[in-house]
Amino acid sequence: KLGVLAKAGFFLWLLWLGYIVLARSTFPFSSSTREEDDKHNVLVRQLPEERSGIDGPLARALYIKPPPDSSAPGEWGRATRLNLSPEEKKLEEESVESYAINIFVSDKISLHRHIQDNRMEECRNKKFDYRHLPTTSVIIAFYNEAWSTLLRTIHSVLETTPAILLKEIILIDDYSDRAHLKEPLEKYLSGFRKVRLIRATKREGLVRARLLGASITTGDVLTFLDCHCECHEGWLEPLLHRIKEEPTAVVCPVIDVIDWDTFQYLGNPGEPQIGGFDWRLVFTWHSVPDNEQKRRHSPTDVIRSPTMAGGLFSVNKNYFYYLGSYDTGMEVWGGENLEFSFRIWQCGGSLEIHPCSHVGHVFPKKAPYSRSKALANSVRAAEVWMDDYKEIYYHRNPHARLEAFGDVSERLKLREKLGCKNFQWFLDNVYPEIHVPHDRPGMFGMLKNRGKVNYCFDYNPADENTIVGQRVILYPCHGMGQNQFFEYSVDGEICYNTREPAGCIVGDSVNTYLTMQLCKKRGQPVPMEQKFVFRKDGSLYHALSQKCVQAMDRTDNGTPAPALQPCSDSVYQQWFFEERM
Ligand code: LR7
Ligand code: MN
Repeated sequence: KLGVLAKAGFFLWLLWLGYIVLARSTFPFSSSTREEDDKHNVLVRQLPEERSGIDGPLARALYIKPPPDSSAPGEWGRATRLNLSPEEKKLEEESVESYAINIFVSDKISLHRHIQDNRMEECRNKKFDYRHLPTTSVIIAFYNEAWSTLLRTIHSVLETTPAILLKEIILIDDYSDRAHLKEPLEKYLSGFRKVRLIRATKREGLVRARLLGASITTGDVLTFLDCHCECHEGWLEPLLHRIKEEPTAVVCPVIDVIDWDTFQYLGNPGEPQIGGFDWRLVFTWHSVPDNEQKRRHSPTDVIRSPTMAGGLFSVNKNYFYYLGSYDTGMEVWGGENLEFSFRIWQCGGSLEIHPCSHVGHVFPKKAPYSRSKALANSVRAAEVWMDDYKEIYYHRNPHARLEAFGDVSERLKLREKLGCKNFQWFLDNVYPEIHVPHDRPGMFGMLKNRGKVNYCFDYNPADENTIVGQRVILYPCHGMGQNQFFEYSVDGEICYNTREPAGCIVGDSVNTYLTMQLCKKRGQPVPMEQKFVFRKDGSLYHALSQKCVQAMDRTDNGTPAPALQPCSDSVYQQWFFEERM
């Protein structure tokens, strides 16, 4: 009898325990205040060591996700493909039209969906001492974001971040004009702990909007996110751990792709990519170079990155302000990520990607709002940080020289005050893989023909990520640099080095037309098929085929193109570079 009683008692006790655990974790509108949270955190920080660790109570988030529903759309990060009626199809298209993201699909997916754990095993097994990690404030600026992508971001932060580490989420509305972001958003958020919403009183752009948010934070570390992210389990701890270890490190998570159409979460436990840039000052992705691989001791070590994408990173708050936060002369979108990257490195910090921290980001179908300010922002970055190397940028973007970029004297003073290193140092030590053009006078710009006047060498890569394989053509000269910019290198290559990695024109002895390959690496010899002699008479002699480049109107596909032909004194074989716009 006693046994039965004991069993019943135990059962009741279990029920009660279950209730407590659930009640404390799943009800969002729990009544504890900010002060209580802080008190709790102070107490918890004094717990003995054995109670810390990833599975311990200290890892618990403020809000717990509802249990997974494997039949729900998008659960576990799956792609959602809906069978739509013509009317629904129309709504879907309209959502893509206004957001450049398939919000019709996003709206069907739970704001609390789970995503598959796609971290390396070594990362999953890592334990953290929660008592000694710094706290963070998460800063999310948004402009006209859709309801479900914004709210999914907020919920995912609340549900994946250990409460003890999260001081607050600061949302900054950058003067949006969509109705759902007014009262409905305020009402929805009012029930949540640790979420604050502030509003800009004019369109500030992401730089000043983020700074507005940062100005009211209380955490040790600032963590910036875009407003259409999903945080992966365990995303924050590695970032904070690294910053605690090295306060001058600015640390980015691995950015996983969330498909704008299906909302599939494309995670990849493999080696992440690092950030670079090309000479248009466009951000690029690269695989981790050998030197960096050698420097690292373990797959969970941080990876140094020359630049960051811009949206997702953690930084020690004091260090952020010491470094000059952001350039407040930058408007709307663009440029701030390279400016900050150059500044971090040149002024003594380091920029790193933590392979154990993963955050998903929705890459939209196209830019959802005008990004025309990006040019002036890039010019500001170039003027302040690139010294004479800014000429390499201007040569490839002649119109950038005419852009009104405002006053950068305060930023130059900052550079002086912090005693920052020059751009040459940055290229040599942080980004030695980048192709650095020489741009000798008369040897770069538009490559023009004397016979077929006002036609220029032109190369339009099929896809932004790879430049190889297409044919070089002749196209009416536009004077905008970019796809019509070529450089004749000291090694005898015709370089397409506006992009990174740089391209070099190739000819062979079989095909008449010219195509593109990657250039040789630094210090290696030029492959024969990439070698051209730019002779005094203006001819471009290709040594491998022993032919000359000729402007051809009648080609196999009807598009004028340069082609390898037996050398002659035809004006169609005479070429010259022209720099001016
Ligand atoms: O005027 C604006 N005001 C804003 O508050 C314009 C934008 N924003 C907000 C916006 O709502 C979003 O939350 O700022 C954030 C970034 O804008 P996005 O999402 O339109 O930019 P993006 O994801 O296309 O661009 C990347 O490059 C930008 C350059 O200025 C910023 O650095 C973004 O933060 C950055 N995003 C990422 O790094 C995520 C990964 C993308 C990549 C590569
Ligand atoms: Mn974004």
